[in-house]
Amino acid sequence: MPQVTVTEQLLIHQKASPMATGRFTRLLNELILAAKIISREVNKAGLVNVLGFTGETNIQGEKVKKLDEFANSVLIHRLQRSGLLCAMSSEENADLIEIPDNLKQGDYILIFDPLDGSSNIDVNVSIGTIFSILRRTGENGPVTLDEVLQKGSEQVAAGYFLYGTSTMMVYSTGDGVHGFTLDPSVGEFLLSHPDIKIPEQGKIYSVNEGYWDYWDKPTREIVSYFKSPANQRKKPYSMRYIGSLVSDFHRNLFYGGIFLYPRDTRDPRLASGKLRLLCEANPLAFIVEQAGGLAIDGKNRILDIEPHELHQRVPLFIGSKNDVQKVREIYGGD
Ligand code: AHM
Ligand code: MG
Repeated sequence: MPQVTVTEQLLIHQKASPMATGRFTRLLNELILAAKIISREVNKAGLVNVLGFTGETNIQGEKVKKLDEFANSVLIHRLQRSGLLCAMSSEENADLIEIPDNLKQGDYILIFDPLDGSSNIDVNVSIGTIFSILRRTGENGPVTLDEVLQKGSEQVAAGYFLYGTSTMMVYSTGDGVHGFTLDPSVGEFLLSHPDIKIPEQGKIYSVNEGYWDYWDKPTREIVSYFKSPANQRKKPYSMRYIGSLVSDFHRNLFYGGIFLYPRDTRDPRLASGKLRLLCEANPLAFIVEQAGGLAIDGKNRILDIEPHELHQRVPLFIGSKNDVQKVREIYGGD
C-alpha cells in the first residue's frame, strides 16, 4: 500500500482549494516539526534530567514541570518565527503571546496546550499537545484580544499530537478527521487512520469519579445512568480514566464513549469545571463533531460558546452522539 505522509496530504488539500496560498500548509508543517521535537524529548524523558518540578507555579496555580516548559518554549520559539501568525495563546501563559515587531506577522492565531496531562509525565503515561487555529478577523496592526476570543465554530483547523506507545497526529480542517502515526525510522507522520468516525453509541464512560460528592444531582444521575445495566446499551459501560484528556479522548474517539468533566459544586475554582474552553474544549469539540460526535457544556454546544477570557473554563461532555445527547436530556437541554 502506498504510504501517504501528512505533508503530501496537506498539499493535496491545498491544491483542492484554488484560493490557497500555501501559508496554512506551512503553518501545519511548523507545528508538526515542533511536535516531533517534543516527541523526541518525551521519549527520552526517563533518561535525562528533564523530569520533576521546576518549583514554579503557572497561572492556573499548578506546579509546572520541566517538560511542559520545554514543550511550551519549542512551540513559541518555532511558531513565532514562522511569519504566519499574528498572536498565540498557551495554557501556560497568562497573556496573549505577541509576535515581536522585528518578526514577520501573518494572519493566523494559534492557541495551544503544550503538554496536556502533565501530572502523568513522571509515570510514563501518555500525554499530548492540543492545538486550535483561527484566522484573524481584523486588518493589519496589533492583534486585539477580541480577535482571539472567537467561538470554536470559527476554527480553521484543530487537532492534537498524542505521545503514547506511538506518536500520533489527529487533525481536521473541517473536512473529516485524519490520523497519522509517526514512523520514527523515517521521521515522518504517515496516514494510518483516514476519515475517522466515532461510533454513534459508546461503551465507555471516562470521568474522575472520585469527585462524586462534589457533583450536583443531575451529574450523579448521568454517571449512574452509564453505570447502570438498564441504560440504552442494556449493560453497564466500562469506566476508563487515564487523567490525560488527549489520551482519554483519543481512546473514546475510536472505541466510542463519553468523556465528562463536570462542574464542581464545592470548589469555587472549579465552578465551571477544570478544562479550558479555548485550548482544550474547542479543538476537541471541533474534532469530535467532524467525526460525527458531539460536545456540550451540559446544555449548549461547545463550539457556540462566546468566550470572554483567554483562560475561561467550561464543563465538558464529549464523545459519541447518543451518549452526549443523554447528558443533554438529563440536564434539561434541548
Ligand atoms: P493539564 O492541562 O494541567 O494537564 O490539566 C488538564 C488535565 C486533563 O488532561 C485531564 O483530563 C484532567 O486534567 C484531569 O483532571 P483530574 O485530575 O481532576 O481528574
Ligand atoms: Mg491541559
